[in-house]
Amino acid sequence: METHDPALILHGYWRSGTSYRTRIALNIKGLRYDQVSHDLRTGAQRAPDYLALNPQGLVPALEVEGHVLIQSSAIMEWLDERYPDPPLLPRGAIDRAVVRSMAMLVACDIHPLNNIRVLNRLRDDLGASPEVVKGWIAHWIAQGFGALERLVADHGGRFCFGDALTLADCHIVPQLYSAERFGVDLSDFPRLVETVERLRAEPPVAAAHPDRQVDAG
Ligand SMILES: N[C@@H](CCC(=O)N[C@@H](CS)C(=O)NCC(=O)O)C(=O)O
Repeated sequence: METHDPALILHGYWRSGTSYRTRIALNIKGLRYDQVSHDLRTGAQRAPDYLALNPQGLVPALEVEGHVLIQSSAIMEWLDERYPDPPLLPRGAIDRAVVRSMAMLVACDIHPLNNIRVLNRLRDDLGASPEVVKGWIAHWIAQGFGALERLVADHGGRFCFGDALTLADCHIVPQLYSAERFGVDLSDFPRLVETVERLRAEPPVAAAHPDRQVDAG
């Protein structure tokens, strides 16, 4: 694997799905990076120092070349433009759109509905019980995974799209990890589960696993 040595600092958190996505992409590119952990359990993402970097108060953020990039999908697109080899997107325009649609299905239509701030609002401001919150999480994951199951069946090979690692894999692996953490029933999504199992054995994906990060615990 090719290695570069730019000064990259990833602000994230071991169990954050969006940080996990970004770590997978950085690892696929063979990039070395430093990590700064912001403990989401204590609200460290809203500390003034971090808000100065990312006004959204969310992880990840990537410091690079005197800039701060936010939004994991934008960070990964930047990585792909700046370090094109190996690519995170296939060559053809239609194929690229398919991969992006799989990634966006996770990034836009599953993950945001189950983010900590959304779940806290349901619990704390709207009085939802733990069971209702659990059902909410499972609902949005199952709805998105139902569509992904078909997309992966139609377009997948060894991985979610064909036989090379793509932006779709970067998004889907962490979302499945999160589904497992929340105890979501995955029996309706065998192709997705099997594909993620295969992906987990790939070194760049394996090295990005939350349990393998220094701040895990
Ligand atoms: N769309 C953003 C979402 C970032 C995001 O929601 N990050 C979560 C962790 S996975 C977070 O910082 N949550 C803290 C909170 O909700 O307060 C991205 O992809 O970067």
